[in-house]
Formats: sequence, structure tokens, C-alpha cells
Amino acid sequence: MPFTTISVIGLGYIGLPTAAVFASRKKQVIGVDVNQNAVDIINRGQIHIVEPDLDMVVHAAVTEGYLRATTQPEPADAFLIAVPTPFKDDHEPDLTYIESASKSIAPVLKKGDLVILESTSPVGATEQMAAWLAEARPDLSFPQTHGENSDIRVAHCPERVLPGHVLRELVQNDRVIGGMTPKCSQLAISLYKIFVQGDCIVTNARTAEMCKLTENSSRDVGIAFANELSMICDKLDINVWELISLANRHPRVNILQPGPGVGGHCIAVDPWFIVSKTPDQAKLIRTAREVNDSKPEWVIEKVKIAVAEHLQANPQKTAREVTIACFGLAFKADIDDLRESPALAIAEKISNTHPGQTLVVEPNIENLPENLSKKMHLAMSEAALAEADIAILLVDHKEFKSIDKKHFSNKNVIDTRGAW
Ligand code: SAJ
Repeated sequence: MPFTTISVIGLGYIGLPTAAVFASRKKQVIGVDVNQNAVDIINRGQIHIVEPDLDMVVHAAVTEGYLRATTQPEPADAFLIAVPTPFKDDHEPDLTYIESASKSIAPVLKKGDLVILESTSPVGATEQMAAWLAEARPDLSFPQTHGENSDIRVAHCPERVLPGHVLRELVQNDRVIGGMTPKCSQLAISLYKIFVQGDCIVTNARTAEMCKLTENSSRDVGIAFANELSMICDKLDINVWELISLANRHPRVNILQPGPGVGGHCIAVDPWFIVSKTPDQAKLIRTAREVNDSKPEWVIEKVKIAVAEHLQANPQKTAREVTIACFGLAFKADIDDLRESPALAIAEKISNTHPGQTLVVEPNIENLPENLSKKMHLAMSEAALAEADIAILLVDHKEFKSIDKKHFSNKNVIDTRGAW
């Protein structure tokens, strides 16, 4: 089926690049977002997030008339839902955004349309989405009741792109296509083949949901192993970075890198979607989450020890006169995304508890979010290096990796990334 108009619901880190790539293939794309400010920025041909080269692609798509953003859904041939799926306080998945996106597109659906859930979702969410759509549109038939004869086709095709490499990975990665029926899958493949060069592999919706959760849980468990090793090595006075690079010389060993914890909206969240469905079975997955979630507190303890050591070496000083500089706030290197960032959590905790000055350096943002700007001071790298008594590397941004070691000679350094 030729898709003349494609609508992407949710213009964030996944939805906006996806919309822009469809538009770059000369499809009419309607981007929908509840955030009026984001809609206005996109309609000016600009972007409200940081992702390499995305600004150029969006600018071209908007000025050539292929991409338009709006807050109200409009009719289209295919709808891709790419809204957040956070968890609630008890780690239970929160499907509110999927529910409101489904209910917002329901009035404009017509026979023959395809609805794809791209958001990372707990097993069963696609069926739930189809149920919400069916409830809102009793005049249309859906796969859960009409199978291959349904008016509306529904599939789960999870996004799997790596922030920082989104435009390349969107095109090159293989895509898991989980249709609610084989015909749903075939239609979804014809949509993705507009730009996907990787393989489109068909499965059912539940397996596609679990596949995405499995990928991120696998990485979380791997990082937890590295983080646990770093705490063990600290006790045993062994350099964990050297240890891992030596162990990784074994042809069948590939240990990931320790850090200050695991952040982002994906790896720190998705494993809980497995744990919440199968708490008795998902023991290792839960423990990995707990190990990674405990790492920021471990780093904060290291900072307290460093402050005590600094005061011991400089008995004329009080804690109020000790300046701490935190390098990096984003959840990983070379991006601006502060969501679920362990670096941000550590910097916040330090600035709340340390009586002296806390400086933060984050080259990928211009201003601190309003709720943080009263607590900490955003500084340039040079100024922070000049003023700090204690320097903490929290994110291995490229700007920090190249800092000359001579700057560290007169200060306590805590390197959570092994880059200094
Ligand atoms: N991290 C470590 N050590 C490592 C690797 C990562 O501490 O060796 C930390 C990072 O610093 C960061 C967190 O883990 O805080 C997550 O970073 P990441 O680069 O592993 O992953 P994300 O969250 O940016 O993207 C992941 C990817 N999933 C996998 O690699 C299996 C991506 O492909 C997914 O599309 C994305 O989640 C998503 O949207 O789900």
C-alpha cells in the first residue's frame, strides 16, 4: 500500500528523527506533540533536542514542505506512536501517554489505516492500545476481534536506536516487526521499508515487546557486572579499568564499562517492565537494577571521603571553603539528555549537602533546568578546573577526555568513567 501521509505522535528523541527521515524520503509527515513550544520550534525548521545532524534534516524537511508539526492529530495512512513510557513510584509501567495518544488519534482513524506502537512497552501494551482504539471507534474493526479482516492494522515495532547515532541507526538497524496478525506485520514492513536498510524481521506483538525489553535488560545486567567489579576492585586496591581491559583480551569475554550508575529513559527503566510482570522469575534482572541504582550513592560516599582527606591535608580550611566541580550532567557522553541521569543525581546531592561551592560543567547545555539553577552553578571547564579542590568526572564527554593532566596535580580527582 502506498503511504501518502504518515503521522508520528510524540516528537521527542525518537519521534522527531523518525518523522524527519520519512519526510526526507518525500513522504508527507504530520508530527503531533502536546508541547506547543516543541511544535512551534519544529515548524520554524529548528529542533528542541540535541542529536547530531538532526537539525539539518528537520530544517530541510520543513522548508521543502514535507514535515509539519501540530498539537492536534489529523487523518493519515499510518500512525506511529512514539511517546514516553515511564514507570510509577512502585516501578509499575505507566501507560498514560500511550492511552492518551491512542485516544487522540482514534477520532481521525479510517478503514485501512496502520497504527504502530514504537514506544518501549511492557508485554501486552500493544493489545491494550488496540483495545483503547476499539473502545473509542466501535464503527471500525480491529485485529483482536477481526483478525486478518480488520479495518485497522496494529503492530509493535520497537525503536532500538542509540542516542547520538539516531539518524544512522534508524536507517541501518534491523527492525523487529510485531504485527497483531501477519497482514499487520506485512503492512508495517512496507512502511518501514521506505527508509530502513536493515532487515525487517516478523514476529508477534508480545515477542516484539519482550525483545526490546530483553535487549536493554541484557545491557543493564552487563553494566551491573562492571559496576559490581568496580566496587570489588576498589576494596581490593585493583585498577578496574586495567582489569577489564586485560580480561577482555580473552576471546570470549566482553565486559562493559563501570560508571556512576545507569541513566537514560531506557536501560534504567525497561528492565522493571519485566520485573513487574514476572517478579518471582526476574531475580537477576532485578538485582542488576539494584546494583546499578546503588552506584550513585557509592560515588557520593567517595566524594565525602575526598572532602575529609582534603580537609585533613589542609587543616586551616573549613568544608565551606572546599570547592567541588562535577564534570558532566548528561546520562552519557556527548549528548544533552539529563533524563534519569546518575551524574545529575550525584551533582544535585552534592550541591544539597556540601556546605561549600559546587560547580557543574556540562558543555552540551546552555542553561541549567530551572529547578537546579538555584542549587548549583554552571561553569566553564577552565574556570571549574582553576577553582576546584575536588574534581569529579561523571560523564566522559569528548571535551573532558582531552583535559591536560597537569590541571589535576593540586586536587583530589574522582574519575567514575576511567577517562582521566
Ligand atoms: N553505560 C555504562 N557502561 C557501559 C555502557 C553504558 O555505564 O559500558 C551507561 C551509560 O553511561 C548510560 C547508560 O548506561 O548512563 C545507558 O547508555 P547506553 O549507551 O547503554 O544506552 P542508551 O540508554 O543510550 O540506549 C539504549 C540502547 N540499547 C542497547 O544498547 C541494548 C539503544 O539501542 C536503545 O534504542 C535505547 O536504549 C532505547 O531507546 O531503548
